[in-house]
Amino acid sequence: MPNDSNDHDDHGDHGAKLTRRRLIQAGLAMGALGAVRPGLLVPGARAAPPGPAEVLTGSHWGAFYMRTERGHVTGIRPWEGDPHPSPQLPGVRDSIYSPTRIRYPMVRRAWLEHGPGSDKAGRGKGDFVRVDWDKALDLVANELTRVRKHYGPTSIFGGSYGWKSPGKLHNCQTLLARALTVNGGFVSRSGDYSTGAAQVILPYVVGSIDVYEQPTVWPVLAEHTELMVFWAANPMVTNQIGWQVPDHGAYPGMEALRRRGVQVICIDPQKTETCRFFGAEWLAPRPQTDVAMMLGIAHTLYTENLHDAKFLERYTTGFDQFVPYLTGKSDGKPKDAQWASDICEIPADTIRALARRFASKRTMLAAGWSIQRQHHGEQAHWMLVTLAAMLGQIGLPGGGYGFTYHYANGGSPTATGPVLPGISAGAKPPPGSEWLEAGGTETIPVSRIVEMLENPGGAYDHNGKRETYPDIRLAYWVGGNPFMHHQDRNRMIKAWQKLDTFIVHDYQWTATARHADIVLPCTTSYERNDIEGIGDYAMSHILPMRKVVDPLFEARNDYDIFTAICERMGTRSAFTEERDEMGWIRVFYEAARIQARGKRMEMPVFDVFWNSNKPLAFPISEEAKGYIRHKEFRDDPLLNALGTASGRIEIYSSNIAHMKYDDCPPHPTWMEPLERLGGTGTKYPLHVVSSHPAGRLHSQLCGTVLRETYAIHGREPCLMHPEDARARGIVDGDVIRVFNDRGQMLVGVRLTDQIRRGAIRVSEGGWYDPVEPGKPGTLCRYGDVNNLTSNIATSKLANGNCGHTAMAQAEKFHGTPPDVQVFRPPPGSSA
Ligand code: PGD
Ligand code: PGD
Repeated sequence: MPNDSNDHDDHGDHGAKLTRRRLIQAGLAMGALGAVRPGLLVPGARAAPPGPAEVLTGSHWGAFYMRTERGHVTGIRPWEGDPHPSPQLPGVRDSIYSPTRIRYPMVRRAWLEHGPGSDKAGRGKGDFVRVDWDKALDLVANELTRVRKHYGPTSIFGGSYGWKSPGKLHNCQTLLARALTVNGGFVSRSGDYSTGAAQVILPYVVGSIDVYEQPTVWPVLAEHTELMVFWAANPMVTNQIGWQVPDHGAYPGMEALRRRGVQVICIDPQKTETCRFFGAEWLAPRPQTDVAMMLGIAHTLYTENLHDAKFLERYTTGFDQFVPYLTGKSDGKPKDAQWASDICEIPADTIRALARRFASKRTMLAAGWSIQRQHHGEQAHWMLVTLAAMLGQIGLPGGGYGFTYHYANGGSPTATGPVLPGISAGAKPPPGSEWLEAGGTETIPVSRIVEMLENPGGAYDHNGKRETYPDIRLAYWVGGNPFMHHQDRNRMIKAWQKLDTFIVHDYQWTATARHADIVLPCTTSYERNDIEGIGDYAMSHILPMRKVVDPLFEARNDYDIFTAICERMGTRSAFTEERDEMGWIRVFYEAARIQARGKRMEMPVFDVFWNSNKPLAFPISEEAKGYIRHKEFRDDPLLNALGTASGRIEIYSSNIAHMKYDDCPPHPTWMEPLERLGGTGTKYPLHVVSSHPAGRLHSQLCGTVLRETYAIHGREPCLMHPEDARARGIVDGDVIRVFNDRGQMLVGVRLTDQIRRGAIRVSEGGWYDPVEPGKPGTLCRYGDVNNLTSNIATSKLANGNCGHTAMAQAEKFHGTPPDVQVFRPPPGSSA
């Protein structure tokens, strides 16, 4: 999810991340197209008219119509232009009326009665008091003022991370940043949880973050690719979701590949939905050993002279420094197929055969991101690029590598529409905040929040710099669920006690909201007006997101909440720029309209667009349908040099060498992770795969009817191989306890041979439901997998999270398991 200029997140406007050259080319193509088809664009050319009282809107799951009767949403149906609607749509509707909705502003009793910092260990116990909005807003404004006055702007953490809802105005994280900026600054964060390691190392390797950029598009794959390798990627599941409103263009892309009978290999500890869709070969290495497996393939390529020496010579640098490591000349350990097999448990013959097959066919290496959400995760994507460089197919149609085939429908050809702007965090800071104007907001790497709370003033290394952690007193969270997304829940709960005050806006009683001191109820996307693009990469339409129903209970828009807080702090006008909701939406649309004119397209006037109840479509050029990643570089590596130090693909990085990090050497390297399946000295026997859930988006929709489709005894499901179960006396449908030294949780077990032995799968996103809230180590009743994961950073280079580094043990739970309670609102919060 790349950054769009107005989005305070690294997940953003992928299609906007066109290189300058592509923009120029796109512009030229548009000129030609515009000459043929000038004139007014017609909203929703492909859409059938909606039925009575059906309002078109959209969110992370796609564009859809919501049917209303007497002010109530009674139905949801996908927009006709969606080629593969998400099966999660019923949960989207239910999320509006879920019993987990936060109804009223609530304040933790101890905080309200005794002030900030009172009974910090009481957080999470659910002892809240309902207050009216005026009181709640006064409390927030006064507390922000107090903390800033006594401890300064670097004592306020506003780097609130998470999958807030789409919409160019109600982008709550940017709104929070904006509100904190106009009031004098705050501490923010860099990076994200999705690609924390890869997005930092890849600029050294290929000159851009790459993980959010457009790969070679699906139509080119369908025509040219002979062998498609999904390495730790499950695009059939994860493309359901977009950072903006998804176009779902990857699904027809995959269908075309299947129709053509392209060979597909899935390298994954689970036989995924993608593997089954393609009827693909399934290879299941030990988790966290992919770098060793890739090295084994590279060794075979090199020793059998199957590597493309000419490509390496012309387009890369540092292969000669990598070879002594590969052959073992530098450390006495050849990274041959047998060496790799001993680590990853894929037979050596299979590894050698893979090398030969990759080299003999037009091969696309399509990697997902779990393998970089692991200890030393930087190495995975670096080694994968190295492997692709050795194959010499980067920049050729259908070959090379791609890092977004599984994400937000990367590979959907990009339309030639405008980039829709949105609200910015950058309103001018008031006098007195010179530090902000001079240096910008202080940041920490996003997943180092617990270290930050544990070590105020402590030094840490990050990407070549020595930095210092700020001393935080107040954290403000909107649009994210850290009590789900962060690793090592128990350590985190303790660290959180550092805070005097924790403020949260959400529309549902997540574990994060339950651990707050002040909880403010916000609206869902369907209770407000907004505007958004369809297709993170496709950028195919602009979607009017019209309000479907009035806000439920006392919910308010984040925009209105921040406006009221700024009003109290004397900064209302700086925050709003004197615009209301519709005023902003018009501004964004008009800016897009001006851009479109520059491309010789005429968008309709705003009112026509807004009242049409249809998305506005943009054309896709033939050139976009033929896009090949790195083609320009291949055609002319001097004129189109990469953004690396050498302008080439760096297999050895002098910049990284200069950092002298013991956990990130200057060429791709296999390093033992903290713990792993088959690792010597690893205490627990089962690797915990915490892949992304098929039935929800992280923790979103976990509180809805969808849960009934996957929960086992009301708990998060855990996939386990029958042999692992037999060894523990576990049978299908049992409630089991999964535990390690970091934490413990109950889950319901599903036995299947679609997961390799020694690995279990519990998806991320299950709601944290502690038996004894606030007590570190307590049992989680529902199955929040981050009770088990490690808080360790990937390396000093990127400081990414390691959600996929966790070993544990499992046992049958005897007796009556405690009832799951997290889907009931805290006592007193409903009346
Ligand atoms: P979500 O459940 O999407 O999880 O972590 P993230 O925090 O993004 O939380 C979003 C929250 O925002 C929800 O509570 C939702 O209700 C709220 N929200 C939505 N819209 C609005 C709005 O308009 N206003 C306000 N105020 N709130 C809103 C996801 C993170 O988890 C990510 S991105 C990844 S990639 C990581 N993945 C893993 C993993 O693979 N394995 C493990 N073990 N852990 C992970 N954690 C990370
Ligand atoms: P994961 O599910 O974590 O997805 O994209 P990402 O690619 O990170 O992992 C993909 C596959 O890797 C899984 O099938 C898993 O079994 C496998 N895997 C895990 N560990 C290993 C390993 O060590 N080696 C190998 N070879 N394979 C491994 C996630 C992306 O999805 C992101 S970041 C976000 S924020 C979105 N989240 C969701 C979501 O929560 N729900 C849905 N339905 N869709 C999403 N799309 C996005």
